[in-house]
Amino acid sequence: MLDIELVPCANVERATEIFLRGGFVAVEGVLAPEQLVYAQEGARRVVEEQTSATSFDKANRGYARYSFGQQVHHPEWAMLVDLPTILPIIGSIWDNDDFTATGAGGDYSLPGADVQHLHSDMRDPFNDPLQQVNIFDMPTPFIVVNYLMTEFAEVNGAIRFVPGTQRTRLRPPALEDEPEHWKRSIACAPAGTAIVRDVRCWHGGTPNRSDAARIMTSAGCCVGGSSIGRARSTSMRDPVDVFFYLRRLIGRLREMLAVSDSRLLLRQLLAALLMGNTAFWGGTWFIGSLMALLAILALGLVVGVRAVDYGGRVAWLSIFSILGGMIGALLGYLEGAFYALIWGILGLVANAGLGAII
Ligand SMILES: O=C(O)CCC(=O)C(=O)O
Ligand SMILES: [Fe+2]
Repeated sequence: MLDIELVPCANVERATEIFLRGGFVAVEGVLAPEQLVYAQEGARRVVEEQTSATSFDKANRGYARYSFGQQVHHPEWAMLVDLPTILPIIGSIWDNDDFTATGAGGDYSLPGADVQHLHSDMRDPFNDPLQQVNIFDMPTPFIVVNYLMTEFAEVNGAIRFVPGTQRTRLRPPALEDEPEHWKRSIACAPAGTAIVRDVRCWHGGTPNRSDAARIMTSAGCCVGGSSIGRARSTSMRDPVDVFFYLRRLIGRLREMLAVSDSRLLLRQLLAALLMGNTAFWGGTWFIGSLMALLAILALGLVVGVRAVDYGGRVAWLSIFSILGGMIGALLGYLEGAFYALIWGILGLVANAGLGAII
């Protein structure tokens, strides 16, 4: 079994380092629990559909081993294309935010699937006429993030990897020539783990000796091309599926509020309080003067946004500023002054807290 380090998704630097060295990295905390359940339900539904249509012996990756094919039209896969918990890691690996989603799919094996030969998921596409370089000479052009929908264990055919093989021109050996320890170089990890991998890194399935399906979905992207906006629009394929848009909207709101690290949550809360405070004072004291209200709101926004550079800032800041502004405006001058005092004290604490942290 491989000694896998599960890197928290907020630790972008560590994830990048492990990826660049080994060709893949296992990341935890990428999907919120509800997102995992949602993705699992979608994956099981499609596995059910595909396996009823195609028997084990006709499976497209060998006996009882299937590749999902393109599934980005399902919201459970579309959700994986632009996760704010994973994009910073991909951006950091390439040291570049210009990359393009290529779609979403994945692989699964069912009980009875045998070991799969080692392979890269990419061949050299260049055929260099000067025969000087090939795809393995350069940094990865293509990254796939696999999302484990079930726990990956030795018994259910977790994938094996040969770390560090992503940049070799050598091609992997046939199964019978493979050293025995490579067959046991298995990546075991809990459901919900995201495995970010350079698709050139040698890997292969192992036998599924359990009595259940072993499923992973995926989202891929290649370097350059355009912004991720294009991938987002392809993921919204069906314009009449209102529930699709509704689910996506709710998903986006949840992502905006999601924070994976308590220090960042504190920073966001403090910045949000600061912003709410300025909005409240604006609402209370300057309700007669729209310009002053806008100015004080802008000040809160600038200070607040400077204080937070991560995740759910827009949602937190908006919620607190709207609340602060509304309470201030509703209560008016005299009563408002009392509440403004309390809000102001909170704001002072927030300011002090921000000063200490940032
Ligand atoms: O799902 C697996 O076990 C690995 C499948 C795989 O890497 C492939 O078919 O390309
Ligand atoms: Fe593969």
